[in-house]
Amino acid sequence: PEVCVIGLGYIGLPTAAIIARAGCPVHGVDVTQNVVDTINRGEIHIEEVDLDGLVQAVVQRGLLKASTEVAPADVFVIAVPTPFAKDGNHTPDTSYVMAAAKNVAKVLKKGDVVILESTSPVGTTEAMRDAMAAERPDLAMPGLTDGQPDVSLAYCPERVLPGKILEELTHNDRSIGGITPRCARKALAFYKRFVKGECVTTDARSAEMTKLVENSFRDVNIAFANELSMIADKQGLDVWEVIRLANRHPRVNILTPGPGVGGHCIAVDPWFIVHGAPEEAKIIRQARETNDAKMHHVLARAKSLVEAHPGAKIACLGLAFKANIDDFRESPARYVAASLAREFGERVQVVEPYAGELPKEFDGTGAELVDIDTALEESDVLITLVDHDVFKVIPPEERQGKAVYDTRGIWPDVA
Ligand code: SAJ
Repeated sequence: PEVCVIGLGYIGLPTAAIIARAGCPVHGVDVTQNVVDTINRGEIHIEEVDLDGLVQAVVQRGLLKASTEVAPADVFVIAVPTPFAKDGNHTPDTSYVMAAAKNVAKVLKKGDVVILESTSPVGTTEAMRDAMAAERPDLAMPGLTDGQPDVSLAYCPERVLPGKILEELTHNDRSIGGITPRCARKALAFYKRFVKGECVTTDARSAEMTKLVENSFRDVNIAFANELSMIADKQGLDVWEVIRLANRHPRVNILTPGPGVGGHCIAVDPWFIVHGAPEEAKIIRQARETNDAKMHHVLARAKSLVEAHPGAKIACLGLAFKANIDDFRESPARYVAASLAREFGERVQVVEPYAGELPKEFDGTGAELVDIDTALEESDVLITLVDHDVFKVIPPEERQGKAVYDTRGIWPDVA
């Protein structure tokens, strides 16, 4: 089939490339002209392991072309952002999904399959169907007709880990939620072309909730670890030691405390559940608040450590939102380091091997980006904010005599 992928970001572009690799001609759509031009040159605008080579190959073979306009196809895959509305209440903004659905509806023909992949509140796929029905009264939509619908519509969330996207796109199991069972089967047949993991069919609402639940599960578990770390700080305990010991229990598996939860999924998706059921989603809401509070707790502790060492140079290790990636969006490490830079200016050194320069908010603070050796030579206070492998291997003798706040527990000799 010919495939049209709408939204060429962190999910859409790798997905488009993998579908093209499976031999289907793909028309990619993005609102940003620069993104479209970059892809048409066989280049990429995001960082992801092995994606550059794959995109170059499928563009060269003529299997992937990009433009700013939705074009007719047999299968449409929508992977546009679902951010928060700007109301300050964590309300999901599905306007990009709805706009994409309307654009798809304009070119839709009998037999087409439309798939939503964007993380979305429960009910979004049905709302999309209604918007498409309004745009195209000539087509019988699934769930709105007694006879056979003219098109199929399904919700199939991605669940890939940044840094392992291509591998996980192919090998992870997928939930495929049809508006009707027939819709699910149509979408299943499509995913079978390029997914090696198991594809499990369900209804659209269950698939929507499943995606939100996966990330909320992780958020709640990280919140548990972060809460423990704050309790341990209060009681003068070594949280890493406590977790190591507790995890020897065969049915206990506590995650790792850190400076808060970053990224664009785990810190966002739980709010979609809270928004849909504010009275019931108590633990889920609390987990979000706890993980946000952890960031401020870390900043306060870091500040008092710095204040206890007047005049000393401070090295903040890491800016990324998690280990071994160059993604700095929604990163608690970046927030903590920038806050320290604003407060302590040129006393602050930042080490981030994945960054070529400091982000804008560091401008004018006097803080500088240095390599790890310079930081180890010049700084007397070390604050680890990201558990990059390059930091983990720094031996105790190179840190001797320095004050250390290890927010990620990367150095077992430091309490
Ligand atoms: N973190 C901790 N302690 C831990 C684990 C993570 O503090 O023990 C922090 C990380 O440092 C990071 C944040 O949590 O700041 C999130 O990192 P992550 O590795 O848990 O997840 P993401 O955001 O990279 O990707 C998640 C994944 N979801 C789950 O594992 C349930 C991924 O499979 C999803 O596809 C992705 O969200 C998404 O796009 O929704």
